[in-house]
Amino acid sequence: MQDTSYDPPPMPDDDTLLSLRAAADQLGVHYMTAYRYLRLGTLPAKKVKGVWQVRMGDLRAVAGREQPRPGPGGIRWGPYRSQLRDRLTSGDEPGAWSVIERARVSGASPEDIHLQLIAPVLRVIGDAWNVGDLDIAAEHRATGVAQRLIGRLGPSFARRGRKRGTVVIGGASGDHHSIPLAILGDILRGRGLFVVDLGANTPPDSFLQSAREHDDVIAVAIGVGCDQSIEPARRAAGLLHEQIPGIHVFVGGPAVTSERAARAIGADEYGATAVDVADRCNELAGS
Ligand code: B12
Repeated sequence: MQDTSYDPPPMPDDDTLLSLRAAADQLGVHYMTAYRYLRLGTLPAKKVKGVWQVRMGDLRAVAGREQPRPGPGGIRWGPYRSQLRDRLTSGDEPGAWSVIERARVSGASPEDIHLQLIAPVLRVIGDAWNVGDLDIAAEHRATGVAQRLIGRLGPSFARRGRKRGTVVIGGASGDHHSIPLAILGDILRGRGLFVVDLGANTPPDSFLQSAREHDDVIAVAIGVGCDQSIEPARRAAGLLHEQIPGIHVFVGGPAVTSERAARAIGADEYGATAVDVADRCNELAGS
């Protein structure tokens, strides 16, 4: 009778050395991700004759810690947020970037970094400034660093392939809050939409001109960062509706906190979060 018993190959012991590529395969991640783990010290490795080598035991320890990418709730955001707040307010850009890299290593997507880390930290910083716990210089320093971090994350939202349609976004005339728009733009791009970001302080005419320049415009989104921008936003929404019948206008941003407020400004729809705007634009593109 044929012997069907099977001896599994011996498990490599903890001291077996693997190349970085083999370690990446074992972890189920891209080579560059494994290299990032290495640079951040998450994955111990040493160079032998110019080639990175990883001990099997160290790989097992990392694999035990690395879960499949968790949702936003799967990550303990608190420590990352407080570290980022401290680094932003002290103007420490490399330190702030390393907080982002560590969050990425623990499974956060670029979208999570925007929505679960950078945006909440900016809100906390704004509140601290508002109640006098943070001086204006620290708030501006934090803003400058945050802008550069967002810029560095931008390319990770690029998607190949045909876009579902164009969304024109911009801040109301006189409004300086470009960061919420940059975050909104990235989320929309990451979800397959083409974005024309007019940035902060956009004259009503420029919204109109941009909406006319593209024949696949799904919507125009007008950002309102502070109460002073409500009237200019109303003018922009009014002009768009008057000149382009059927145009869909979203209004949102830090100073618009309800559907009612957005509609009072002349919006067809409120964009409470960037994800809401992206989901609705994709629905509108399909309809
Ligand atoms: C950074 C910042 C600034 C920077 C802006 C730099 C820049 N390049 O963007 C500077 C220092 C210039 C600034 C200036 C001022 N600011 Co300011 N600022 C902030 C701060 C701290 C962060 C803003 C931010 O980026 N938030 C992060 C975004 C991503 O968070 P979010 O709003 O939750 O975004 C989500 C949604 O709103 C939505 N969304 C975002 N944008 C849009 C746009 C559209 C169209 C849609 C549909 C949806 C949408 O998607 C996002 C993600 O889900 C906020 C605090 C805060 N609570 O946000 C104050 C804040 C917005 N500022 C405020 C104020 C008062 C001012 C000033 C008037 C202060 C002054 N006296 O000079 C000036 C205004 C100058 C002007 N004319 O615009 C107030 C506004 C309050 C109000 N209701 O009026 C805030 C809320 C601070 C506070 N707690 O009081 N500010």
